[in-house]
Amino acid sequence: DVRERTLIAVKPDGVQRRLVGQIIQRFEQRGFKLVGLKMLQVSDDLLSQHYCELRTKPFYPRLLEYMTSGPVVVMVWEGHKVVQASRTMVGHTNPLEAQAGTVRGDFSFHVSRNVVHASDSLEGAQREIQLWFQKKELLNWDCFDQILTCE
Ligand code: DAT
Ligand code: MG
Repeated sequence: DVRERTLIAVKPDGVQRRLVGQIIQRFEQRGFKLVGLKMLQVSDDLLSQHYCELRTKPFYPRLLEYMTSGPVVVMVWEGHKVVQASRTMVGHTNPLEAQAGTVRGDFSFHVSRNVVHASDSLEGAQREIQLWFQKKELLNWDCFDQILTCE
């Protein structure tokens, strides 16, 4: 499905460290299509919905504190198998286990400062995109690059 979409967010540490451009570059370079992008200061309410599955975890309060400590840049990327591909590009949740060449493997060393978020499944991506973006904020634009239109 070339219309598959996923949600990628540069977390506050990534914004602070000026990594936004390099992260966007990796997705563009791979051939995925950017269909939504914005910067925002996240509310506790949005985050508690985003991370609802983690609310019983001991690290959850610190996770909320970190994620609201500054602006995030959130994006929707589109393309064939983009959910799976972007998880691979982002790397293991714990940067110490993330391969070199992944965003986390190249730019971070601690699980509580792992630079970027990527949806972990098709269903998760759909849920998160709806949570973070209004329909009108996502653009369907024509792409004339062949690699993006092959199944
Ligand atoms: P991912 O972000 O790879 O999808 P996740 O959904 O399991 O990982 O967790 C969401 C975020 O919560 C993760 O990016 C960083 C934080 N986190 C996860 N496990 C943690 C831990 N053991 N200690 C501190 N923070 C953790
Ligand atoms: Mg996750």
